[in-house]
Amino acid sequence: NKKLPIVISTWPFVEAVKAAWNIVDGGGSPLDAVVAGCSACERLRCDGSVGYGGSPDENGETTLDAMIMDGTTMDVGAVGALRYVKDAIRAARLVMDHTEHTLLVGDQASKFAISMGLAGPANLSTDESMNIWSTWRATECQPNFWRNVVPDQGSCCGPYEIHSQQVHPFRALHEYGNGRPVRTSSEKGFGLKNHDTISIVVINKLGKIAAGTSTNGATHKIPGRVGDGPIAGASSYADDDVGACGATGDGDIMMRFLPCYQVVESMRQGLSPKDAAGNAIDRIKRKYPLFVGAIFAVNRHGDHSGACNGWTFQYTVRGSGMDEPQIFTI
Ligand code: SD4
Repeated sequence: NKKLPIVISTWPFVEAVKAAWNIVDGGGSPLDAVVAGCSACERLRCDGSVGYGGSPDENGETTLDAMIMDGTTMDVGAVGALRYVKDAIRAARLVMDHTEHTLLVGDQASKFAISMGLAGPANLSTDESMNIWSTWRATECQPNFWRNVVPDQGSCCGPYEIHSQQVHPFRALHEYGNGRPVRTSSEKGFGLKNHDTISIVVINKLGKIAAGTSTNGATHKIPGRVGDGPIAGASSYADDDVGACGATGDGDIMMRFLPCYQVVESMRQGLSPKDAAGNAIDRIKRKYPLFVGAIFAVNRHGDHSGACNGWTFQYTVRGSGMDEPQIFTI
């Protein structure tokens, strides 16, 4: 196949695509290429949404989510709410390679990663992330991700009183006020500044596929929140028999639909990458018209397409026969 090997990543993450390409083009495994691509973004802190120093939670802490999937064996390794360790994708790879588990979370994931040789404990905050957090505390300071609770007057975010009969004031304002359109948690939680998770797919020239995702999640998330990043079928998915998919966007909503699993299963039934991606986004949109998210789909031959809702989406491709990575806009 003239299109293989191929590397595809969410967003214009050209450096990540180049790093993955260099591995797979040199005969390295798709899994190693996925790690190289995501690690490049973690080091570069791509758009502040990958790696340390971005998306501080309500307490100001940055935590990381990542997963890697082997489309040959269907093995998956993942970490959620990883603290004090910068190498999220490498931690996910260690879970896959050295345990019978699929997902480790929080402090224990960090202990595991450090015990397996990754650097830490490290401070994942930067001046930039602390500034985002302190500006939010000092000015806006509105809860992004709560509902059906009443904010404690004494503090600007959590703890809240659970009030099942009463509507959260922000929801009341936006959902029922003045005939304005219904706002979903997607719109409230995810502004454009929140985008730019890396999900990446690599297919080698033999048709072996790997996929992976790395992100620092959602800004001002409730501490403990894990997004779609470490969930197989949500943020990415791969199956050598069919193809693969990568996603980005409002993980709290997207993970309810497993869009990447759906894309791969749709292609298995014979849909084109374009129709498979479009269907998966449409299915979410029917329930959450205002959700913000995007996916790319690639079949095992290297044909690709994408679909999105609520923003303009770009993905980057480097395939055999191309001199440079090329950016596609949806
Ligand atoms: C999340 N899906 O944690 C990630 C965020 C993201 O583009 O993709 N932003 O919800």
